[in-house]
Amino acid sequence: MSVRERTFLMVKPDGVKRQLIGNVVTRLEAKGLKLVAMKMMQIAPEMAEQHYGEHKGKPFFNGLIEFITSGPVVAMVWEGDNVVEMVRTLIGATDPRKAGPGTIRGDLAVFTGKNLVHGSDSTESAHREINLFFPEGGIYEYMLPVESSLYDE
Ligand code: DAT
Ligand code: MG
Repeated sequence: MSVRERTFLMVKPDGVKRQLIGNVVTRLEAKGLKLVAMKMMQIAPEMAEQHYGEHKGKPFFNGLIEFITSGPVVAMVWEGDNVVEMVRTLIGATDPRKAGPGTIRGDLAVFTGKNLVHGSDSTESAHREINLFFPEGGIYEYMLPVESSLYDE
């Protein structure tokens, strides 16, 4: 089967410290998405500024860089049909107070500055972020036995 769309998802330092890595992974696995890469790492400031480049100059930028580099994160690549949009839906709104129930941020977070997870906002962002976080590759291709039960093919 061909490789479906890919997206980048990261459990931020607050999610690691709150022991919610498994909770996040379980939600995406249960949905039927495929985990194809995962690593724990601490992001260097230069890399954080690159990752969040679109927010440079905004009032929250410095705090965001400080926060995202403050401890280990778990970087992942997930695969599936329309996975970029689907993961954004599963994550919920940027402000956890506005994120719907059933979403990761809606269920588990209360503050924009500590909203647990990052997910790519477009296929272009996904491509850029996957290359930034996994320059060495290490993205796996394998079949899920359930794929024939998940998709119409
Ligand atoms: P998202 O993470 O939902 O894609 P974003 O790209 O607009 O949201 O912002 C990136 C992160 O920056 C976000 O997850 C939390 C932080 N952030 C955004 N807006 C903020 C604000 N007004 N105050 C504080 N932090 C903010
Ligand atoms: Mg964003």
